[in-house]
Amino acid sequence: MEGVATIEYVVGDITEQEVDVIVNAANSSLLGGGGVDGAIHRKGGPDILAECRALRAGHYGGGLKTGQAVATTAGRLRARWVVHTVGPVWSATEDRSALLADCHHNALRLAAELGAGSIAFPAISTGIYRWPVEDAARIAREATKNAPVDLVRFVLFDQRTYEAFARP
Ligand code: AR6
Repeated sequence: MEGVATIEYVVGDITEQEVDVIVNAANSSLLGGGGVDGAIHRKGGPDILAECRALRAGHYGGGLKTGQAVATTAGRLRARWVVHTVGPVWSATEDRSALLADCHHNALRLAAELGAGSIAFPAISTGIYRWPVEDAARIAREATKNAPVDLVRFVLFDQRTYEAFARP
């Protein structure tokens, strides 16, 4: 992927972002959950879940695989699309880093295909999926270099996560 994206790091709530694409740290069911996923569905309203259900009834009958990405409406959010991706659950015995990088690459590729100029990412896998924040930050930063959009904004929920991502 080639590009000269501006990369921003902010502390905040991803559901408040005014960007073309908001990335959801979803699970393979695509039918909602806690964390970012819960917040996106709560604030974005029922249209997002309706599209997710339609995806499950069609091409994604078996769910969305870890590392893959799919787009729906953003409902009532101030964005055009939500791109749902499934981060890997942290494992101390198996290196799943490539799957976490895939989440970022596939979300970016889909955003570019949609014609999006700006995209906001949460710290995928670092909550309920327990990935160590410093390591997730390193992978996410590396995977969004040369992104094919104008703006990549990492929206971090707390100061500690922000510092891990924004550290030079
Ligand atoms: N805005 C920005 N960041 C947030 C927000 C928010 N509104 N809410 C939480 N975070 P998580 P995961 C941070 O658990 O680890 C769901 O149940 C949070 O502090 O949302 O990929 C899904 O359905 C953490 O730093 O995602 C899956 O089952 C980061 O976002 C599972 O959780 C990611 O935390 C996915 O787990």
